[in-house]
Amino acid sequence: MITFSATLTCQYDAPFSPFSAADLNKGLAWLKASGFDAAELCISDYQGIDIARIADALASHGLGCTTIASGQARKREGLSLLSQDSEILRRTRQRLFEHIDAAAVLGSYVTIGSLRVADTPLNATRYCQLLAQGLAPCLDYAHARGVTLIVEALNRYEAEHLNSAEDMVQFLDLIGSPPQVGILWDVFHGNIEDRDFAQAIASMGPRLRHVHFADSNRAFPGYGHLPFDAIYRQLRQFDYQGAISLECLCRPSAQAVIDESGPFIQRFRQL
Ligand code: LER
Ligand code: MN
Repeated sequence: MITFSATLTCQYDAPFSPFSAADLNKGLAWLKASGFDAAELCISDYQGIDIARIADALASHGLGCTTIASGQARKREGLSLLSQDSEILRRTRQRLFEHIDAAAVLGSYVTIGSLRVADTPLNATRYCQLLAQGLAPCLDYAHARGVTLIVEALNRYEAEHLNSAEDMVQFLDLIGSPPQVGILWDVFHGNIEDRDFAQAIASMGPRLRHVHFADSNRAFPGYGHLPFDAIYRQLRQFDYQGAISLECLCRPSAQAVIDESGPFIQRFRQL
C-alpha cells in the first residue's frame, strides 16, 4: 500500500515546510487532519532536539515518520560525504550516525541528498569511489541498527553526479546493493533527468523506497505540468509499497499547500 507524508521542519525553517519549526505541533495536527499517514522531518543537527519528545508528538497525532531529511547541514555547516577534508568527513559521518540513532527511535529512513554533494568537480568514477568510501561506516552503523538509508537522485543543477534513476541503480550495483540502502526518487528532479517516468520506476524496482512529489516548477502538485495521476498509477502498477511525500515549495502559497493537500491525497486514495 502506498502511504502519504509531507515535509515538516523541526529546528530551522525550511522552504519545503508550510509550517515554521516553532509550529511543528500545528504542522502535525494539519497532517493528521488532512489524512496523511506520516511526517517527513527536516533535522539539521541534534542541538535542542529531543527525539523521544518528537516520537511522542507523532504518536499522539497517530502519525509515523517516513524519513529524516538531513540536507540542511550541507548549507548550514558545509557537511559532505565527499569532503576531502578529513575533519568535515568525520563530522558528516558523525551526523549521519546521529540521524540513524534518531531514525531507529522513529522507525524511519534517513535521507542522503545534499550531503552527497561534492565541493569540487570530480569525474564520475572518482565521485562514486569517494561516495562509497564516505558511506561505508554509515552503512555498517545503519545495518547494526536496522535502519535504511535512502540516497536521492538530484538534478544536474544541484549535484554533479547521480542525477537520474538509472545513475542511482548503477551506483547501488557498484556498491553491491546492500539491503540497508534504497533510492529516493523525487519527481521534480526526475522530470529534468529521467527519460521516462514509467521506465525510471521500472528500473528502480524494489530499490525504490521513497518518492518526493512536487510539480515541474517545484510548486504544489497541479501548479506545474507533471502528470501526477499517471505517475501514481505507474507506481501502483510496479507494486511500489513506500510513501509519496510532499516536498514542494510553498507555492503558490503556504496556505494553498495547507488547504489543498487533503483533497489532493484523498483523490489518489480513490484512484
Ligand atoms: C531534497 O529532498 C531535495 O530534493 C533537494 O533538491 C533539496 O535541495
Ligand atoms: Mn527531494
